[in-house]
Amino acid sequence: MDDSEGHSRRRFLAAGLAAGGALASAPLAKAASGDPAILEVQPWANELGDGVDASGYGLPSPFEAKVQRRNVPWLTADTTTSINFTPLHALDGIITPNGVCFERHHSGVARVDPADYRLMVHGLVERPLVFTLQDLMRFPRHNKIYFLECTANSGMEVRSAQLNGVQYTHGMVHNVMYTGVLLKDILAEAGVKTEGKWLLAEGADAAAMTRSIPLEKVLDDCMVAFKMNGEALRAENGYPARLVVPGWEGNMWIKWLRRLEVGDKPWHQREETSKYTDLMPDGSARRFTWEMDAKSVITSPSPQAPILHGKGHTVISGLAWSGRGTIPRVDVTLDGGINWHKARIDGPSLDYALHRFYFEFDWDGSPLLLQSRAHDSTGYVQPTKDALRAIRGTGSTYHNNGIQTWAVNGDGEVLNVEVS
Ligand SMILES: Nc1nc2c(c(=O)[nH]1)N[C@H]1C(S)=C(S)[C@@H](COP(=O)(O)O)O[C@H]1N2
Ligand SMILES: [Mo]
Repeated sequence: MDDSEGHSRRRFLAAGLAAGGALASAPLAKAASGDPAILEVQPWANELGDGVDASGYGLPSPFEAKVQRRNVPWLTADTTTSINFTPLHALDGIITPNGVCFERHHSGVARVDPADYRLMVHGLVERPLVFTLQDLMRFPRHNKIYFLECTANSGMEVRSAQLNGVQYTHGMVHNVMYTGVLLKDILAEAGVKTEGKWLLAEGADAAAMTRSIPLEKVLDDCMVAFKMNGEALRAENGYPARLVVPGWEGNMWIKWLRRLEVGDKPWHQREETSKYTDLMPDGSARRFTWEMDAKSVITSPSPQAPILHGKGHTVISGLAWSGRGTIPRVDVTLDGGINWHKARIDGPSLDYALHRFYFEFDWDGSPLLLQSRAHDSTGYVQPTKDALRAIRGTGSTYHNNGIQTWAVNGDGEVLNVEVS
């Protein structure tokens, strides 16, 4: 149901909540009386402030020190081959700051000296070539904002609601502006032979992360990136150069990229056979499930970001994305999917990038079941977790893009739950 339909709108209002874009009639702030925080001179106004940043590289305000990448101890026993998650509950807009982009490493962070960095291009090419970083930077540069989502994002939630925080349920995604060069231009330099149909990309880390990518995608929009959000890639994100495979599984975005081989068929490496294939209920496995399906989640309120202001005007904020294009529409429900309302998308709407949505409403303090549902530019609509399970079972934890539910109680506390 949609709130453009009078019927569901009436039912919704009958439940005692006024939804929609208009501001609530109650004022958003207190009258200015008796509050020492405004009436008295505060310490920071009484003395000279700190000098300029002595470290030479700035950090967030100390009051934001809790906004950190965090891991799930029972998921990753050691921190070397670990995952740590983006604190989505504390962020807004669409860009993920470099210092809190989630990390996923199969053999830890490789420390590659840019002076010794090399990228080899070989296989079915006219001229096998080796590029230094300086060589790569002489190709025309492009700036593109893309999300990167790990295929296993929300994987722990496939069987049931598990983790109390959007950071842990959905934090294997980040969205940055990459500066880099097109693989199309690099391969043109080497000259792809007509039999060339696939590209193998390999990392320089001890895992030598390796994936086969169809040449059609490679020549369409894949990049070798050396900057994220304007500065050099962080070591943990593939410094000095990584592959960018817009909209496709995070594991294909090879970090510390060292080798590109052109071939006429896929290589069937470990990371595309025993890993990153999707086990179906009949025992068969889907492979090459490259595109990330449309997905959305409410980032605030969420278990780590409860409603602190009590009832009245309340802002819901969330993210939506699709590996097949843009997100023209997001719906939000406050009652577990009985009534749906159109959210407001704010900020850029770019292919294969995070979109930010908001829904403002007047909360009467009664319990809520919050969900969001993304529609992508192909017309695909984000499914429920039950709908996914009906088709896929629970044997595979990859590609869980099911609708997330947050239960808000009368105190504004939020829990990860499921409704069926
Ligand atoms: N060389 C190399 N590339 C890699 C990996 C790796 O372990 N080694 N992990 C992959 C996986 S599974 C994901 S989800 C992304 C994570 O990228 P990030 O650490 O920049 O978030 O990198 C991919 N590229
Ligand atoms: Mo991943």
